[in-house]
Amino acid sequence: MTPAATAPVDAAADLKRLRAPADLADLAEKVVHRQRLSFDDGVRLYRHPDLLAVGRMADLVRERLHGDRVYYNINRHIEPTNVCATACAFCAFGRDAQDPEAYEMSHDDVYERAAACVAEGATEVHIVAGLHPQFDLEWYEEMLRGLKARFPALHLKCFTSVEIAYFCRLHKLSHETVLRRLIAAGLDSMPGGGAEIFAPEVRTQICDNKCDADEWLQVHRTAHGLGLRSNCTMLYGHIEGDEHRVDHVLRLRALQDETHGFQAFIPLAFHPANTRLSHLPGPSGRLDLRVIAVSRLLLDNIPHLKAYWIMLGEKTAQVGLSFGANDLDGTVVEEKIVHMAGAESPERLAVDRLTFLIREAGKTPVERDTLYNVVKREKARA
Ligand code: V47
Repeated sequence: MTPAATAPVDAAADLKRLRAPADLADLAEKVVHRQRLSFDDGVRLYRHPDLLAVGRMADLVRERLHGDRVYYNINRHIEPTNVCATACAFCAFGRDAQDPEAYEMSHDDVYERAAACVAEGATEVHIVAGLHPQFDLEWYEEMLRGLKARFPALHLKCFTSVEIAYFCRLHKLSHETVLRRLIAAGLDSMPGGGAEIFAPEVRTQICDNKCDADEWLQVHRTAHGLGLRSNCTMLYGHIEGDEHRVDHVLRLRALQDETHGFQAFIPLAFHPANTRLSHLPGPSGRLDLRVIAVSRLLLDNIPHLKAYWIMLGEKTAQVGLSFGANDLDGTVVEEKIVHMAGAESPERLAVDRLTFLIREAGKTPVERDTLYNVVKREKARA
């Protein structure tokens, strides 16, 4: 947490600013006095009709932590294959190996994309993929070594917990062995995907074939123990309810109390098109903002919260900066996972556009690297 998190409390001024309705007064007191919110508090915040009052509380917490700074980075996503064994109900990206739309990149394809993003000033590549038996631990070790040899300064943020758990099963190795090998090959940190919703009654319906909540969390626990930083996510707006979302973030909070290894939480807005859940409407704008705000309030120990414009769209992501979010993620460049599921956002945003959205929201844009160090450049590049 930043020093702002421990700044003296001016409770009277903060309470005045929150203008909480009478039936949220007890929660406003807790927020102002930095007391931890409970499961029941979280459910109440989801159900309270005054979304703006909930948003004001989250915005106070955001401001305490980050002032008017909003982070972004110059990054690129690379998804080496869409062949995937899991067939999750919410996913439009994964394909059977025989599917005409299945694709497999070579190491050179990955290097070519990485070279293009380095030329554009990227500090990070974010690499995740389907679970493909030929894209095994050795394939990825070679990919990481090849990337590090060519682009030593590029941060390699790769593999969800689900992929790590898959390599473990494929090779009959422990989480620790797989992670140590990947770190030795060049892995710098892990993204937060694959968390979906932890509660088994939801998880078994939307992604029965992938690792369960305990294993997802255990992989991050092990990674943090080995010195890796990681992110965490939650996929919302499908069949889950308020209690499932609260339970999910409280499990993340409990792990963070132990390890302090999570840097950012990213709520992922479900896109239903071309999935087995295409009959669902997907989240509303109000739910998008509510999830950002309630997550900010409950996750008192995870410093950053991303409004991921790829899934929210530019406009909701920008408004999210007044509901508790302090990071817009990055330029991204090529995104297949939600664009296959009907996302209408562009696949890339230029730095100028990201900084415009942040400034126009009344905040100061700050370019960061993956570990939230400030990046200083002569002149920002698009
Ligand atoms: O793991 C899949 C989700 C995730 C859909 O760590 C879907 O910095 C919505 O994890 N609708 C990948 N979501 C994205 C991700 C991520 C993105 C940006 C930053 C970081 C980070 C992580 O997207 C998947 C899954 O949870 N997803 N299908 C869909 N139809």
